Amino acid sequence: MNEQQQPVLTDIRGRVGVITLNRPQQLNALNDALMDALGEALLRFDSDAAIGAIVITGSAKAFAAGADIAAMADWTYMDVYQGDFITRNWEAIRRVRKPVIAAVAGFAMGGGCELALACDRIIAAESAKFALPEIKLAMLPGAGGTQRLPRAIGKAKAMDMCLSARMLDAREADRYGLVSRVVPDDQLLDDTLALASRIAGYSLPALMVIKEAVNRAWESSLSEGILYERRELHARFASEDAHEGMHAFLSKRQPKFKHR
Ligand code: CO8
Repeated sequence: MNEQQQPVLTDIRGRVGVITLNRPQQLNALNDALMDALGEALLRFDSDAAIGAIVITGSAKAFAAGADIAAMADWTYMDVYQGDFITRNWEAIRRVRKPVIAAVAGFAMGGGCELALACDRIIAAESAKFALPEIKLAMLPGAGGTQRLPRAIGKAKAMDMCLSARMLDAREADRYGLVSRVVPDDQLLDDTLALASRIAGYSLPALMVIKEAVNRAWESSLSEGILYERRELHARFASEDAHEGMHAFLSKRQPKFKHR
């Protein structure tokens, strides 16, 4: 398969694994081949000890314009139930333990917006546009959108987006807390890579524990979450890197993490 036919492209920059969605003619509409390849690339980078953080990006026009409507149009209930649509391959990203950053330019719609929401952080270019327009198809945001969006931006704004298909521009998305930073389009990849490289330079097990603990805040009561956090804090004292980090601070030198 030549590069043009590969649904995702991968590249390694230092300790950062970069995955580029690559169906530009279809605005990166997400079909089975693409989601299989994305899941495979994510899990490969996740198991590579030389990688500390992962970036997912698209093209200048679209991060991804949603699930591939042409592929889905004639599916039946049995097709999607027996094929375990979404759960089977879209959710590989939930198994990734390293930080995943979405670098979004242009359209992030439907499943594309949901994919960005499943990442740990979203960096948006000025051109980024976010929408869950499934209602226009008499569908619903079924790749986590109805669950992750209200947790990310609250019920009022989530209902607005899900019920009316309203599109947010990058500035609105920033104001609502959907994205963590807005940057000029021509700096999107460089700025995201700089951020990902900085993150990837920290102690990998500490990053993984923090990601797990923050995600737990979404899925447990406060007291359960605090208990989990406290146990993880105690466990940090078993980490070589934590001792190195604290001693390096006291010696006024840069830490040398072994990712242990
Ligand atoms: N699926 C398939 N093809 C697509 C998709 C898509 N989601 N989006 C764009 N394309 C294709 C177009 O058909 C077009 O192909 P062609 O050149 O062969 O005609 C090409 O990409 C370029 O698109 P446009 O000409 O439409 O480009 P515009 O700049 O005029 O418009 C838009 C860009 C606004 C993004 C427009 O393409 C659009 O509205 N796309 C559909 C967006 C959408 O509805 N997304 C949600 C899909 S449903 C979904 O994601 C649910 C996911 C999880 C749950 C599953 C249950 C449904």
